Amino acid sequence: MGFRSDFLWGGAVAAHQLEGSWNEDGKGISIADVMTAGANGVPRRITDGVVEGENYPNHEAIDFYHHYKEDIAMMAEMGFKCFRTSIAWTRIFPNGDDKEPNEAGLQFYDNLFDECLKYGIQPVVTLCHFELPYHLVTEYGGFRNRKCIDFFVKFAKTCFERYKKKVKYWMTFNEINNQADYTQHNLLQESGILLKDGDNPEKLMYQAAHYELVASAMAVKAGHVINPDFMIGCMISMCPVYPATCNPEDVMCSVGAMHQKYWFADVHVRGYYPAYMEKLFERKNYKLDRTEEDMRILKEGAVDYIAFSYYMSMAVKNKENNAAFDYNNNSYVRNEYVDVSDWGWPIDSMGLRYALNWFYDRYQIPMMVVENGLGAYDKKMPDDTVDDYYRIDYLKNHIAAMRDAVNMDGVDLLGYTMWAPIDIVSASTGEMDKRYGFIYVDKNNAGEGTLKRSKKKSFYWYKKVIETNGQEL
Ligand code: BGP
Repeated sequence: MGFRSDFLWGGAVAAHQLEGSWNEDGKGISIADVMTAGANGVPRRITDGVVEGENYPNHEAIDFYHHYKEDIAMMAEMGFKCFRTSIAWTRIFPNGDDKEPNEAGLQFYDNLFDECLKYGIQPVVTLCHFELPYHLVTEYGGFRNRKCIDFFVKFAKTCFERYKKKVKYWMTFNEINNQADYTQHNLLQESGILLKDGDNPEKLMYQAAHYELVASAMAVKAGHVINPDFMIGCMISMCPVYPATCNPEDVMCSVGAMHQKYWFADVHVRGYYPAYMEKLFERKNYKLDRTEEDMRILKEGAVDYIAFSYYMSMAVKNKENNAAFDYNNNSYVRNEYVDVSDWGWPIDSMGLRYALNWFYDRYQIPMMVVENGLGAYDKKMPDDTVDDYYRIDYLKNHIAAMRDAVNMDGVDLLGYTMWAPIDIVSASTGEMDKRYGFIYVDKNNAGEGTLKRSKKKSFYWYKKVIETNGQEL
């Protein structure tokens, strides 16, 4: 009973949130480089290119680019079996449409992966984690343009070829389904789209997501030719949507909300569009550019496993006069049965077991929980430690729920990479003070600090969890 003996315990980060060195060694500007620092409840702004005098937290981040040896050594000390990070697209193809890759960028990831492998830590790699080259946004309109499929596939193949002996587990687009709400922030992060007057953001999102799904399928297929042992997955942001009550209307409404958020996974895993999406396109009269060739590619490039992030669950209520239970006509409500974090994110450990069951009932393929964690305000003590019992509590409960899903429900789980083993820049707000790490980094929201690393109480706790393969929590 328990987790498999080769269970992949580790932690997850994304290049733009920790590397810094935004313009070093030939790196180009990515979309993360034009996003300013926001704050708790204050969204980040997107600037027109890099503007002098603005505060861009990703430009330096925690300078992992120069500290990676020290940081990987600390992860090794915790006993990590794997380390999930992304390859910054703009280190490899600075503009996205370059003819040749940038050797200095490729070399950086060789060095990083070698450093991991030295300690027996497997790199687990995301190809595109909110890091599109900014040039693709300004010149091509991001994934509103079919041409981006080829740019992505070229980038993916370059990485597969270069690291085929060092990396086995890959994922294509991080949280591809975040854009289901088609807000400007998420459309830029996922698809490199800046909205213009006259755009229909919803239709645009469906078109861009289609191109990304095709690009992902092409990458999966190409990757299997390069190394048949590769495991290439999708990456889904999973926030299960519960009905707010057992009123059948709310229950049906939650089915609709789940369709809206998770059709992406249906296409990734099954290789075709679910009937409810075809009906939706029909109803809305959305004639998307989806060719027969695309449909064949989707089938041939179904993913090998499902990677997903889990932070929270949600609850939904049907709105009056929504007899058709149509999307975007429902109301998300506070679930009184669960607490929320300082950033208002519901804390629901049982929801992780629910999510694992939901995926496994639907698809029966292996899964990996590649993000899960608590963003919190930490207080450093005079002796340089942090007593982050709240983080231990959060992770303990979630790992216990995951263990139940394995032991009692029999889901096929490959690994768990909590987010994020070291404090990094928050993706949604650009803050440093929204901390997730076992390792504290001395830097604040204003960008001040020594960047010194120190161990929190949770560092020793997680070491024990890994040592006992999740038996001792
Ligand atoms: C996910 C992203 C990550 C990450 C995490 C926590 O959506 O994949 O990049 O940052 O959420 O979110 P935040 O940093 O906004 O707290």
